[in-house]
Amino acid sequence: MKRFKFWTVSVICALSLTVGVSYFAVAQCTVPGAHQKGEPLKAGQLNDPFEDPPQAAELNDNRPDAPWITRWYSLKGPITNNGGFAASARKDWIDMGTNGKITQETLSTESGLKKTQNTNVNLRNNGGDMGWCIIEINPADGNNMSTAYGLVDQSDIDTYAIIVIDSPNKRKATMSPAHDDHAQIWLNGDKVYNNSRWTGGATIVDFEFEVELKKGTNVLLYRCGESGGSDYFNLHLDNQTDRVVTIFPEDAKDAEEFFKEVGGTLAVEPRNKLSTTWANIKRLK
Ligand SMILES: [Ca+2]
Ligand SMILES: [Ca+2]
Repeated sequence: MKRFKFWTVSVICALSLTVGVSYFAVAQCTVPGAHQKGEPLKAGQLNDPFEDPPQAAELNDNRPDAPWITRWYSLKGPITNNGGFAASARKDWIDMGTNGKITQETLSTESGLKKTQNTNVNLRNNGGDMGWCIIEINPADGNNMSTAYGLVDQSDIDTYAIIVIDSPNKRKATMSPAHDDHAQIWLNGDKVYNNSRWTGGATIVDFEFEVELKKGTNVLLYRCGESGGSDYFNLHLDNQTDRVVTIFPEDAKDAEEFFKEVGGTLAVEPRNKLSTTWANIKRLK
């Protein structure tokens, strides 16, 4: 009787263990919501604003011929002496340099963007008093964060760059960044991408991410933090979106020309409850 009990218990234990291990193995492979390699990161998937995407799912896809965006509205120079990208990433240099008048989040909205027309970013020890300009980057250049400003392979810098995407309709779009080192991207006030790991080459994409574009004006802010070695930031949209949207700056050579270019798409704050646009105001003059 005792022996019978012992074997029964042993068999039950062994079975339970096998079932348990199998269940655990299956559960490990099918964690709900886990990111699969090749899938774009889902819109709103960023649970923690500093959570990196899973390293195992990196695409490591070199795309020299993708429709990379080359013209950006940017500060007149990089943020300097950033203390390295890891120390810098959680600092909002825009907030610090404007005494809270603009933050990284509001800079990626129409109202924040408009404030840059008369708001400099003043950081005495990190670049000085900086206004805004147009930069042109070479997507193939592994130091385009430096060369955009006529500099040579800088270290310990942060670049802030903006585009306005004018979309003919509300639509899903897929964005593909390449960066060295830490990239943080905001769209219309929300952080949509965070990755502290460099992608390994100026046109190498590790992750795509989905966003929802509004009809009309969408403001995108791309920040990249650099410690040493290569320093590049690049972004391209999926081909279909790239064909139907207009991306600003187009031909603008300075901040003033940039705001003239986007003037028709940026909404003016409602006045007397009448929603109007800069284009309308121009017509009234
Ligand atoms: Ca560098
Ligand atoms: Ca680097």
